[in-house]
Amino acid sequence: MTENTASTRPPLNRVVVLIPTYNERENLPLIVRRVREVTPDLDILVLEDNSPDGTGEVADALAAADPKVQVMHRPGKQGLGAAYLAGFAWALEHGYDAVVEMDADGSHRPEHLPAMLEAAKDADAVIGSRWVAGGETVNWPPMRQVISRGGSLYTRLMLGIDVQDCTAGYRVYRAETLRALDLESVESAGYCFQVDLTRRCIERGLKVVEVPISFVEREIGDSKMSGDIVREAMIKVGQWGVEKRAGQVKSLFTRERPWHSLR
Ligand SMILES: Nc1nc2c(ncn2[C@@H]2O[C@H](COP(=O)(O)OP(=O)(O)OP(=O)(O)O)[C@@H](O)[C@H]2O)c(=O)[nH]1
Ligand SMILES: [Mg+2]
Repeated sequence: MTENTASTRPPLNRVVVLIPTYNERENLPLIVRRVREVTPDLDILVLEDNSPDGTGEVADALAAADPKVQVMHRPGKQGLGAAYLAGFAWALEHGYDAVVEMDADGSHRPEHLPAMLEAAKDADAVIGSRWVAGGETVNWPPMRQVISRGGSLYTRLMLGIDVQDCTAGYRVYRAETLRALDLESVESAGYCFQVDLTRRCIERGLKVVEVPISFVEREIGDSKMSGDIVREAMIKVGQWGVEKRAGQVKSLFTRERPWHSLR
């Protein structure tokens, strides 16, 4: 019997790559050029948080030279999550079929975009994953690997979700996925923004597909990773885990679910 595997999801005709920036003056032109080369049909929106190093002016110059590049200037550093939420709202208002989340520092190689967009034809969300077969990190210090792998394991155990790279920031979301995620209630700022959206997808029964990527350590500029970001993620994921387990236990006693459904 031949299974009908044709996707029922709408085609991805209009896609915008969202690139958040804070002090990425040197990196931004490099990443914009690579995205334009690899995927000339995609638009780019730079989410710029008034970087003191002048990234805003660099972004304006790129936008002036290329109609497919635009810039959203925001008043100051409000975290990656807030920047992406503003970008999602903009993309939905402007009728895009999907958004791509991509760091400006070169860690998310544009060369993986075609495979991720291909996977998105039959998925609600796609994660560029370091921790599935074929995925890897290049030049990443052992400590970052420990934090990332440990964070993903902690998240999988706490939330019971079957995604290997929950904190990954290289993603594709369909517009209808964003609309389904109740984004008004997202408060997370740092890594846990990515975890939060992952768990929201899974809770809603959406199809999340991981595509292996080669994640390259930034060569230029400074990391914005901080102890606060890691702490925020650990505390929030812990809270979500406790809430989820409490809800599961409650549903057992109210006979909403059978015992064997616990995961
Ligand atoms: N708009 C905006 N962008 C941010 C903010 N914080 C970080 N970014 C951008 O988000 C992306 C990811 O930040 P990174 O500093 O690379 O974080 P990371 O990838 O965890 O850390 P490293 O790669 O080790 O430096 C980069 O493009 C940053 O410029 C912010 O508050 N606002
Ligand atoms: Mg980075």
